Amino acid sequence: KDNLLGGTGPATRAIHLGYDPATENGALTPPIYLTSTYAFETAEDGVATFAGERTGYVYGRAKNPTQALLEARVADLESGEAGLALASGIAAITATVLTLVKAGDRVLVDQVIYGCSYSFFANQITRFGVEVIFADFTDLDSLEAEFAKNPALVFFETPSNPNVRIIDIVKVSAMSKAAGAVCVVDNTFSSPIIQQPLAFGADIVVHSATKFLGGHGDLLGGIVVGTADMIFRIRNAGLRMITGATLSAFNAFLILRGLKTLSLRMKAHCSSALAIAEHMSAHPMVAKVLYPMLPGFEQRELAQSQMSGGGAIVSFQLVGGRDMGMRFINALELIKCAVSLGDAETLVQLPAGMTHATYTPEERLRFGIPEDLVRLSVGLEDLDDLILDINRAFETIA
Ligand code: HCS
Repeated sequence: KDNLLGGTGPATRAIHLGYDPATENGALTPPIYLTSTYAFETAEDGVATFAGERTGYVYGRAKNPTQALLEARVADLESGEAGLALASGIAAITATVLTLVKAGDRVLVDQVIYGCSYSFFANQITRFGVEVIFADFTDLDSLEAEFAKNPALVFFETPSNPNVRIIDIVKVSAMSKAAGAVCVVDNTFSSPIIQQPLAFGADIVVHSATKFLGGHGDLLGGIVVGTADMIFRIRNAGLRMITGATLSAFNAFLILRGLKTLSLRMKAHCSSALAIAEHMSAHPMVAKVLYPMLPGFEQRELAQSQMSGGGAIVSFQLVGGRDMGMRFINALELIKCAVSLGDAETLVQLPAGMTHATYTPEERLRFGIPEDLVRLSVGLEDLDDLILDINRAFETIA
């Protein structure tokens, strides 16, 4: 029981759903269950629980009440039936894929994804007899031919890391369904406040909760959302038997705290990021700016059809290329050079040398990840201060 009265919005649900203080001695904030195991009342109860004849908590690798509340809240925000919390975004992806594919299967993956996700598909899962096909998911005509090869699973991010390409979730989900493939979407860049892939037909959503869901750069976590049946399978195989990559109860608590301000934070991220994208576009030292809601962005219409905001990521190339990009990063003072995104702090990095260094230079060239692209994750500082830092950096390197 919780105190939701029905008809409530996402900000309210992220704060109240699934929790009644009366069940926890009136504690307004849900407690952290720091326990590795759970006592059965009787030996018979223990045996029945292990046999699946009785539900209940057994052992902390697979389930914990603090995680369970987080799972319920993120599943609800994503309009999914059930959720599963894991130790990182990569844990969420690997547990999902390793549960759903087997040797001999094909997996169809968009060619531009986060570097370690790419490396998992390109270099790791291929060692176990799974064939991985990388394709340009923005080119739906050529994608048809790849779907004809009967993939068991389809994976993409939208917007894609680092160059915010937009993938048509409705169309790719429909193509996956027609091919009998499970469609998995990494929704990390948008969060469920901006985009809900399940509502557009995807089967599973994965998140790095390290980013916007946690929101404060102080934890690592991952979440998977899908049908109750899928999540049951991923919990029991991918989490419990294969990866063991459990989210700590403390990190579940921190992500629950982050969720309380997710809606507010996303609005601020989107509004500052759009302003910075517009500011950068008008600067003579900038060659190209990529931001989904920027007037002139090639896929803006598609972005508007599935996202309610552009997110926090602004990627750009400077006149003068990679050298100028590196000098610009070094000239920033308030904005810190770090990978990760979705934090309160604005972060900047060079994907070709950092988050996407797992791609070879040839792969980056073939897949359209420019060597001189700079990726900015716009944080929650005052916009004027960010613009000042950016302008100061341009003056320094001019
Ligand atoms: N997925 C994060 C971690 C980088 S190593 C990012 O910044 O894209």
